This record gives sequence, C-alpha cells and structure tokens, in this order.
Amino acid sequence: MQFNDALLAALRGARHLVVFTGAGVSAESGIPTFRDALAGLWTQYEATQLASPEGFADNPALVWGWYEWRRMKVLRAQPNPAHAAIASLAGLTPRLTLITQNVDDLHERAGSADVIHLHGSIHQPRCFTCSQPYAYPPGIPDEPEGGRYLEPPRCGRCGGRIRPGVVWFGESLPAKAWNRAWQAAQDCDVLMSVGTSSLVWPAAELPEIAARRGATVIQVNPGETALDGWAAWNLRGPAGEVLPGLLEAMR
Ligand code: BJW
Ligand code: ZN
Repeated sequence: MQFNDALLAALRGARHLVVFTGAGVSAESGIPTFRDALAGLWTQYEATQLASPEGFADNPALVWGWYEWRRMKVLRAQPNPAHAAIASLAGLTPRLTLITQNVDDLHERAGSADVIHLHGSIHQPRCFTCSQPYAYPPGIPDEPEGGRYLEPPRCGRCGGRIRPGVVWFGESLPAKAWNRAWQAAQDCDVLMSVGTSSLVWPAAELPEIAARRGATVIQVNPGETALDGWAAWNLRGPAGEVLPGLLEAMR
C-alpha cells in the first residue's frame, strides 16, 4: 500500500496524535455499523425509536431486544487488525489519545489503554429510574438471527427497568469524557478519524475543532462522509487494511 510522503511525515512528526473512531473500525470484527444495525426485525424503526429515552419509555422490549442482539455480537467478536494497529501506533508517537464513539470494548481488548468512550458502554447497564448499576448474568445467551423483542430486567433497588449504559439522542455526553476529548482535539497536531459517518453531534465536531486549530486531519473510510472537506487526506478503504498499511509505512 502506497501513502503520500507528506502524510507519513505528518504522522511521524506528530507530537500529539488523536485517533477518533466510529462503528466502521469494528465492522470487520462482524459488528454491524450503527446504521447497518437497523436491520432484521428493526428495519421498520427509526434510529430515534431505538436510541432515545423516549423510544425506551414507549417500547422497552423493542429497545432492550435491539441492544441485547448487539451485545451478543460484541461478546462473540474479536478485535481486528484496525484495532491492533491503533494499539501499536501508541508505541510510535510521543502522545496518543484514543477517543471512540463505540460502545464495544474491542479497542481495550486489542491492547489500547485509557480509551475515552463518548457514548458509554454496552457492558454497563443501569436502572432507567435510579441509575443503580446492573450486573448481567454470566455467559453469552443465544441470540436468534435477526433479533427479538425482550423485556428488560428490573432494578434490585427500586424495581425500575434496566437500560443500556449508552448515550442516547437527546442525552448529554459524560462530562469527563467529553472534556478530555475536547481538550485533546484542541491540543493535537494530527487527528485521524476512522470509520465514522461524522453525522452525530457533538462528537462530529472534534475533527473540525482540531482542523480549525491547524491540526492535520486524516480520514480513513471506504465511503464519503461529512468530514471529507475538512480532511487533508481521505484514505478510502477498510480500516483493517489501511491502518496496518500505514503502521508498516511509518516504521
Ligand atoms: C468503515 C468500514 C470499514 C464501514 N472501515 N470504515 C447539532 C446539530 C444537529 C443535531 C444535533 C446537534 N447537537 C445535538 C444534536 C442532536 C443529536 C445529533 O447529533 N443528531 C444527528 C443525527 C443530527 N445529538 C445528540 O442528541 C447528542 N446529545 C446532545 O447533543 O446533548 C445535548 C442536547 C440535549 C438535548 C437536546 C439537544 C442537545 C447525543 C448523541 C448520542 C449518539 N448516540 C448513538 C447511540 C448510542 C450508542 C449505540 O447504540 O451504539 O451513538 S447514535 C449512533 O451514532 C451511535 C454512534 O456512536 C454514533 C455515530 O455513528 P458512527 O460511529 O459514525 O456509525 P455510522 O453507522 O453512522 O457510520 C459508520 C461509518 O463506517 C460509515 O461512514 C461507513 O462508511 C464506515 N465504514 N465499514 C472503515 N471496514
Ligand atoms: Zn432503580
């Protein structure tokens, strides 16, 4: 794989590299991207019915079933070469901050430390009413292909419904994660955006913040996105191929 010399020089010379990932980085691990996950049983629903507090209140079994279907996929998945390349990049730069919109734990399982999760974790459910954390029973239950509706468990403290530990539309991002991400975007000299449609705010603003401060923005995505115009380089291809190639070329 061939890369532009100026692109490699920017990466090699980076003082602070931010890697900002979305669902596309986990696609080659077999986890549907956010918009691909509106499949099977769920084709008939809008994203906001499946990923909002109002949607959960209206139809808890629909929303819990969708997240359980996705959690089962995450539990069975393995990190792919893109996750591994990002973990290795940390050893090649003086400072790397990894910010993800993903609710899976594949970056951690690939060896990345201190991952900033802007949209929470699918593994940390809590009570919808009183926020008490909930522990899943151990094991990986079978999940029918295409999914199913499923009543959420009840809170042991107040009897409320358990909800996924993710950030839904209309909810605030966790303040500490957002502040750290915002500061890293302000401070970095190179930001690499990987596998995100750049449609969801405020996360989508991070590469723009970096670009406005003079950082070099690099994008890795097989398709066109809202970020194309901000990026100095658009590397069109699957992350699992482009990122190991970049790592190799940098060494
Ligand atoms: C590959 C690949 C391969 C494929 N290799 N790539 C300003 C303007 C307009 C709207 C708003 C605004 N500010 C706020 C809003 C409202 C809203 C919003 O952004 N709406 C937009 C849809 C317009 N934002 C919010 O509500 C946020 N909260 C907020 O702002 O609070 C303040 C507030 C309160 C009250 C009122 C208003 C404001 C919260 C947003 C939370 C988003 N949560 C979700 C779901 C929860 C987690 C989950 O279920 O997973 O997070 S939405 C969903 O989108 C999920 C994702 O993390 C997020 C981003 O998606 P991502 O990662 O980009 O995935 P896809 O599927 O979109 O794209 C995949 C990409 O991969 C594609 O480009 C492919 O080409 C690529 N790809 N294979 C590399 N192999
Ligand atoms: Zn409760």
